[in-house]
Amino acid sequence: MIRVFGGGTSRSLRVTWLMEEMGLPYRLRPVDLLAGGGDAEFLAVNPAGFIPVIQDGDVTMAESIAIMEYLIARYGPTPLAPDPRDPAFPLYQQFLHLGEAGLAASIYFVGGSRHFAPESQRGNWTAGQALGVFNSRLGLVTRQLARTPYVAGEKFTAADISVAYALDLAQRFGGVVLGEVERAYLARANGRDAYKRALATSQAAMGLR
Ligand SMILES: N[C@@H](CCC(=O)N[C@@H](CS)C(=O)NCC(=O)O)C(=O)O
Repeated sequence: MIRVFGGGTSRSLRVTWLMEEMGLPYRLRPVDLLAGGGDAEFLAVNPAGFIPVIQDGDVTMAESIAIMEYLIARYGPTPLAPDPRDPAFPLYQQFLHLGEAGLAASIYFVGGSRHFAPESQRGNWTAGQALGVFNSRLGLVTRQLARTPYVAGEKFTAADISVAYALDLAQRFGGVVLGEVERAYLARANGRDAYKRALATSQAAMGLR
């Protein structure tokens, strides 16, 4: 059984959401990043101390998008990932990565400075730059959603798991007010049963439900 280190609304939700969509069994091993102190077992698996991480037999991997690509390649095919010859593939690939590299990675630090920085540092230049990067990349999402219901086209894919997670993070943590198109998209993505199951499992693992 695949073991996922994570929990709550961390990026492990991308991984478990994908696994729920694909019907892959998993066991969530909660990691509380705010608890402080040492979680020796987790740090032995990922000395860099970030989540998610999976263990699948002999395989140990970090990075949510890389893990998703691994699971799709290893346990697919799945309609969540278009074939490379499918016209939807380039947009799929672009948004799969933009969801983390352009959106979540930027807004994560905006949220960090809003919630955790000393008062005098909250509006610092770097947080402003990160918000600018997030907003410019969000423009690509908004333009695409004016054309199609999902970021790679007519069908829901793993790229939507990547992007929807980032938009949710931006609302919850980054103080971003999304437009109507993005909010409707998020409601569509987060309305899926697989997302609801993943979220319930993830919250329960942290004792949040
Ligand atoms: N690019 C990584 C980012 C992982 C990341 O920053 N995860 C957060 C929780 S959502 C974390 O573990 N933060 C604590 C840290 O970086 O030390 C991914 O997509 O997995």
